Amino acid sequence: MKIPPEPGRHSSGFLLVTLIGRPNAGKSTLVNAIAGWKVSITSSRPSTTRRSHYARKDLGELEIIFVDTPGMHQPKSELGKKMVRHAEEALDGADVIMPVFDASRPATQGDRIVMASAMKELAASRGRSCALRIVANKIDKISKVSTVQALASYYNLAKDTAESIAKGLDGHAPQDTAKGTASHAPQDTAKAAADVVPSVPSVPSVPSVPSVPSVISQYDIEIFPVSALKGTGVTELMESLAYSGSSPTLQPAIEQTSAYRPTSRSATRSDVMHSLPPVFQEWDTLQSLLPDISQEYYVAELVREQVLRRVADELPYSVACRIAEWRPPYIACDIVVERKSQKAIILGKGGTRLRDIGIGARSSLPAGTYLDLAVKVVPHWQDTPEMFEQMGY
Ligand SMILES: Nc1nc2c(ncn2[C@@H]2O[C@H](COP(=O)(O)OP(=O)(O)O)[C@@H](O)[C@H]2O)c(=O)[nH]1
Ligand SMILES: [Mg+2]
Repeated sequence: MKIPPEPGRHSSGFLLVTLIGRPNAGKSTLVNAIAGWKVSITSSRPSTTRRSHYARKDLGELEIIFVDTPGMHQPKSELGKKMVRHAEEALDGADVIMPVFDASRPATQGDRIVMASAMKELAASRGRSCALRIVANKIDKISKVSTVQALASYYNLAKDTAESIAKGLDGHAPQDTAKGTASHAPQDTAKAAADVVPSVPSVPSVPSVPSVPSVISQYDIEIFPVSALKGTGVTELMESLAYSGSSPTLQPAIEQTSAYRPTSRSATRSDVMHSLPPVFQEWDTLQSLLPDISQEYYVAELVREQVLRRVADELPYSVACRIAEWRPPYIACDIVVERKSQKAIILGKGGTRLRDIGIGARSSLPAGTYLDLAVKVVPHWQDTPEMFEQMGY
């Protein structure tokens, strides 16, 4: 299967925005909403995204590249370790780091680790302009009061983390946290965060104005309440991105494109949420949307999304998809599982589940696509790097 390459990094003229967060925070949903098409498959299962995906957004003079990363978690398999590495590596060279949090749940230790990773990168980037745009996501699920409390708690978390890093309490002087040193392997980060990041109260108090300017004031940090699912707050977030960074050429960029300066709120939402492409009419259209992702990998992801929608519990982690034969409109795709019992689950009674998976995936593909699905058992593929690298993870 053709493995998607990564696009060239950080050439002048574009802004690299890296989203990080815990599994299920809504990173992929947010990137899809901004891009206007399904860059990454999403599901209610954690760890759906297995490698970094890139989406370009053209705002006239400014091109923004969004990097959607796998969730930061304690890995249990070789694949899990690689996924966390993907997320950490994507921080390297980011112009804007965007930690995404699920504001509908109390902050967890995992959230603190995410914030610590972001703040360390910010501290290490002094000298070049790097901004932090914190997203409090899923606000459609909570009240206005809870939203304000969540914003305050993320502010406190950022401030406490920044202060710990400035004091070197995390065991590294800020300059030692330079990127590429792999200084924050997940376990190290977990330990550092556990040791130094003060806990966030479940009902946080609104931060008081400090008499001495906090260390956080030296950074370019903003917090946005967002519902990636409904599109709320996405426009404001985009505006802030267009104005972030020091280059004066960034300033007029947004004024030239009306797309993110709509006149009414309803226009706002529809602009941002405009049609995820339901059907690719032709393979050419697909390729033009996928400059950085191979068609093969993308189709395998569409199939995996359909599997995730139809299976429960442990199975999602054990499923991978790989293209076995690529002769569009004929495409053969293997759904790989780890055990025989899982194969039976995917097939369903009389093969009905597999058939539905095929119908679901084909609905996103050009008319006339012949999708030939098979279920293969490959024990321990998640702990076999040659296997999952072959699949593009
Ligand atoms: N209610 C609500 N659900 C959301 C929102 N954003 C994402 N989700 C859901 O949260 C789950 C995980 O989303 P996903 O984007 O895959 O998370 P990721 O692991 O961070 O990439 C999916 O079921 C999404 O539909 C949101 O703003 N509101
Ligand atoms: Mg994701």
